[in-house]
Amino acid sequence: MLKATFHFPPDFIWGVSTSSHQVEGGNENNQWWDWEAEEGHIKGGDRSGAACDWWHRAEEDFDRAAEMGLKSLRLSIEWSRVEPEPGRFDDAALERYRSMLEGLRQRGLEPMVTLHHFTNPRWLEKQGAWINEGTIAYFARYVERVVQALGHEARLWCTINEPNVYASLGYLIGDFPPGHHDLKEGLLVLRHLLEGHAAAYHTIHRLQPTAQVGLAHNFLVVEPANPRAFLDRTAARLSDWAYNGMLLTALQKGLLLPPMGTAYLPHLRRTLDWIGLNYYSRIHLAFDRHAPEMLYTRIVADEKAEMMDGNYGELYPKGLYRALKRLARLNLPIYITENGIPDADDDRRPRALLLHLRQLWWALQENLPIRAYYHWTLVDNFEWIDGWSLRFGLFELDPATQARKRRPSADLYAAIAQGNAITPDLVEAYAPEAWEHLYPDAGAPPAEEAAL
Ligand code: IFM
Repeated sequence: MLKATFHFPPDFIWGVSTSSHQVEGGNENNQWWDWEAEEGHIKGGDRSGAACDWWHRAEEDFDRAAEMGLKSLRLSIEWSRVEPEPGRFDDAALERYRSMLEGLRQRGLEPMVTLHHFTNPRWLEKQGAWINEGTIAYFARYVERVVQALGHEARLWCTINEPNVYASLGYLIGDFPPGHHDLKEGLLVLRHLLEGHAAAYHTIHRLQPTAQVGLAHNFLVVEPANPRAFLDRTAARLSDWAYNGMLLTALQKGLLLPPMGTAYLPHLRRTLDWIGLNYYSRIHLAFDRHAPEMLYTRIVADEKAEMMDGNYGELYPKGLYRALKRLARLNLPIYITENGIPDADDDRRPRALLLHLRQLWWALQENLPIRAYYHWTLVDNFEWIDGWSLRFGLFELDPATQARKRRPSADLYAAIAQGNAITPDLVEAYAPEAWEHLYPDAGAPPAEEAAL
């Protein structure tokens, strides 16, 4: 069997990704802090607490990323720190972010700055946050202030992280704050987030014409539980549209289509310099006439699927290739802004990393315009409703002592980034069990499923 080396393009960017509330610690002034304090919301009653203490020691982890040979780090700005009260901006908080970004650049790490990653200032949440149209203007005002303060340290901006996750978990499923179960609300929130993105895009470009602005889309591969059943197929298609297609169409064409609405919003068009892909998993859906609030679907477990820790979902590397093919239809540079796996003992991450990167490599062979891959994440961090129970880090964290321990997959990722390639030696050393999946079909790209 030919055991080839898989090379990546010379200017390919290897990075890691994270978000403010998950790493900074002490973010007492946002809605998640309150949500965590209420019983029953977070697994094991966990709290973000001091998180990874980035507010005081982010630079120590920047050293780790730089030492691995990475070229970029994605982090987010915490709105509740920058604007703790409506219209009052905190210069000291902005200065801390400025020094973080400077610290990244000094270490050869280009910052990618996310402006909204799930958290809202408490004052905004109290008045309904993204359910209100007025939040779009508040967001643009905050973005303006951030870009004025930090624009000379960053040019790569991600306006909003995973609008579909924020809207569906907060307003449909109810796991995220404010814990509602209302499809109509969810769709309205989604629309406002998209408009917030557009407002941010125009604001950033007004202040910084050379900026590169995008949005991170969480792409879920959605398939029918029974591909032969018409109703399952239809239900899966509809959910795929509502979760993936509808949002991407709105951003590409400025068209709001049902169920989000019916409108042409020209200011939404051409508001992406790149599109971000957060990819983790796939689901299988069956038609369920008793679940109108879930677009008449229910999730059906696939017996054959390999599940990730804590029932996080199916480990499905090929979905990365499929997601990339889908996003390539937008004709924009693609940044893989997140991809990773919860795996506390690191016994699956090396294989998962290799298999996902192999799919990415296939996509690159087809000349898909993929510029970067950001692994989620550098150091174990606060995983929202799963608290500290899910560990996504290349480094293990003990939140009580703040001690970090390098996992083998950090070495593997560093070697790939430094060599800009996956070599047979690396496969042999870190995940020999991945051989058969990495090399079985060296001549043919993975078939693209008809459903997509
Ligand atoms: O931790 C999250 C992140 O905040 C958003 N995307 C998915 C990650 C893993 O669940």
